[in-house]
Amino acid sequence: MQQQTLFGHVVQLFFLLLIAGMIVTACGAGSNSATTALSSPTTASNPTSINGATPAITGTTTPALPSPTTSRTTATPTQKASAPFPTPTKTPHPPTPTPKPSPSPTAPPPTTVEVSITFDSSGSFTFSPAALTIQPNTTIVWKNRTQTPHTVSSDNGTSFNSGTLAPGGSFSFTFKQAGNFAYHCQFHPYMTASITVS
Ligand SMILES: [Cu+2]
Repeated sequence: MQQQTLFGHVVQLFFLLLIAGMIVTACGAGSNSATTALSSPTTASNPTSINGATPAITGTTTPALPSPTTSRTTATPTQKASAPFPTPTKTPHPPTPTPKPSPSPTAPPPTTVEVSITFDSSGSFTFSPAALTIQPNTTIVWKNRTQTPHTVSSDNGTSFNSGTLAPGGSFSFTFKQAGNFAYHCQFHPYMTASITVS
């Protein structure tokens, strides 16, 4: 009796263990399936959220990066634009040539001096001024401001000679070499004057 009872206990224990094992297995399977199910949706939601977030981030980040690049590109042109500014070298350039031409035209006038053939205080013909000192390359223009013909003739007879200078007429000569040049009027020997070039 006791052996049968013991055997029965063993059998009952075996079944209990078997049932417990099935329960554990079922629970394990259920937990496994549940975990898989949970992980599946999680994975599914993750991709969705990642995809959603990724485009947003990618879109935001991509434009943000190009923007700085564009700004840098814009900054580069700005530097290029500033580079032309130094070209103000052009500004100093024009002024420099401008003054140079100015003196050139201005210089000629001073190199021309007028000597009038006129009357002195006593009413006699005269060269005025009678004595004149000039620099080389100065041009003297004699103007006959009387109603009588005159001449402007160098005393040496070779430097210059106007010939007959009619009333209102003029004669010019440029003195290029230094020296003292005395001259007179062939019609009125008392009309004497001199040009000193130095
Ligand atoms: Cu004369």
